[in-house]
Amino acid sequence: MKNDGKERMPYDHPGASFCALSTPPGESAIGVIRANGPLAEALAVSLAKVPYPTPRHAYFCDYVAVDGKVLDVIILTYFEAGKSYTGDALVELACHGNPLILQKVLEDLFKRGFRLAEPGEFTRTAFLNGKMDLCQAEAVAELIHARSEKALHIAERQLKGGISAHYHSILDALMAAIAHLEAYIDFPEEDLPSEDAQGPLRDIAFCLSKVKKMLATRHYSALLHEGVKTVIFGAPNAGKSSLLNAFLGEDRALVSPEPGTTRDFLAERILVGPHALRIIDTAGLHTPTSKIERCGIEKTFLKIDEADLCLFVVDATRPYPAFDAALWAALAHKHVLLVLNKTDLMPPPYPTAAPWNALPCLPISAKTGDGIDALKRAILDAVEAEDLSEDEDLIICIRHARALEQAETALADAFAKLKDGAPVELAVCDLRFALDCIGGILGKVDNEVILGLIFSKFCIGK
Ligand SMILES: Nc1nc2c(ncn2[C@@H]2O[C@H](COP(=O)(O)OP(=O)(O)OP(=O)(O)O)[C@@H](O)[C@H]2O)c(=O)[nH]1
Ligand SMILES: [Mg+2]
Repeated sequence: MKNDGKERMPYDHPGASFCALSTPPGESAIGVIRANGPLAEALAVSLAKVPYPTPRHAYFCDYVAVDGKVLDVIILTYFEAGKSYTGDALVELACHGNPLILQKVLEDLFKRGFRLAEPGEFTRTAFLNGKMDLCQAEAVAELIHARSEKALHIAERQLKGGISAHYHSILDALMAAIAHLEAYIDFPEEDLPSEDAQGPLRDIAFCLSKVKKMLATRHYSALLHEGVKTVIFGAPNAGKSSLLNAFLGEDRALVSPEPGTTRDFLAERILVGPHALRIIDTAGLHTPTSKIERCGIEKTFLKIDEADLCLFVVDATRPYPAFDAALWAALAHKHVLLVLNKTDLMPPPYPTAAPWNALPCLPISAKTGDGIDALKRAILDAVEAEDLSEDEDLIICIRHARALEQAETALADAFAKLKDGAPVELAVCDLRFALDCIGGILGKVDNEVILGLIFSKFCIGK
């Protein structure tokens, strides 16, 4: 599935007329069916009863099926080829949101020659028609599945071409470097303009630094998509499960005065400001007396190891628990907030920092809810401190990361070869590989542009 970079004529894939319900199944006020492809215009003509449907005009009309039956009263909007979401001619039918009506309309569309769209086919068609690059197509899916304001915001920026612009700037610099070097390979005797011999090295260094910056956001992308992994841990009975329940505003986890209530971890999603958090309640840490307790505690350590943020819950009415070295080792490189719970049972003042290593200390009562908002603000600060990206458009997903890693190696190799005076052809080979990697992210590599650069920039056509 590669965009060749050229605008396709919308009708050069006859027969590809497809339709689908674009709103969720089930009863609703309105159900929108989209019908795309060569048959779309004839559909609009037949339903709107006009010889030439006006694009982007709302037609209030009956949906008259091919057998003459009126299936619904609808609003029809026609988008001409080239100016629709997909780039093909497209009709949007806003029907009444009754699943029966929608099913009948779809069946009628099948009789008219449309087939059911495959998953993602509207967006895939938009990509193939050059309406968007692969990054933007991915952003459409991100936008639909985003589970936090932050993820939504970043998907919107990606859809508007934010990240694509960064990739294009890398591609431009890479193509300039290749063009420069290939000109010397192909025309060694030519009297080339006095180009800066350091130019390709500078271009490659620019690409390398940008690729490194983008790769550094890998972790942040996982936070966005899976939620910030936030582990609640502490001694038995400290109120860890009560804290999870306080975050959720419901009695999700079992709470009891008996220590050792939670044996296995429990994970739930919450939103804190614009961020999604995956909150994990764990079994209390203590010296295990049974095999099952040992398993629970081992899982707690595993969760701490995977955590982006740790909430260390301490019972304010009891002496600070003494944990062994293994716990402190596990926490060494973790972002930890100390949560002093059950403050409803003791009067202020409360300590502001933990006695061991000045961890910020947040007094709360999971029972009354006091301090939970301040704790959420502290979590928000901690999450924002994790924000590695100076530019939100630099945030990449796993697919991009894989391609960028390969590009990074190839760029570094090319840089080293040029510096060491190795044959220029070898460096160009690496750069072309990097170009393919980055071009693959966008879904296109345009060799014409490189040729164009060689012959225009260096005026070699004489
Ligand atoms: N007064 C008061 N009691 C609390 C508070 N938080 C929890 N408790 C009580 O403390 C006891 C233990 O609470 P849990 O939430 O089950 O504690 P836990 O840390 O999950 O315990 P384990 O799962 O056994 O490790 C229960 O009786 C709770 O009602 C609080 O803020 N104030
Ligand atoms: Mg518990």
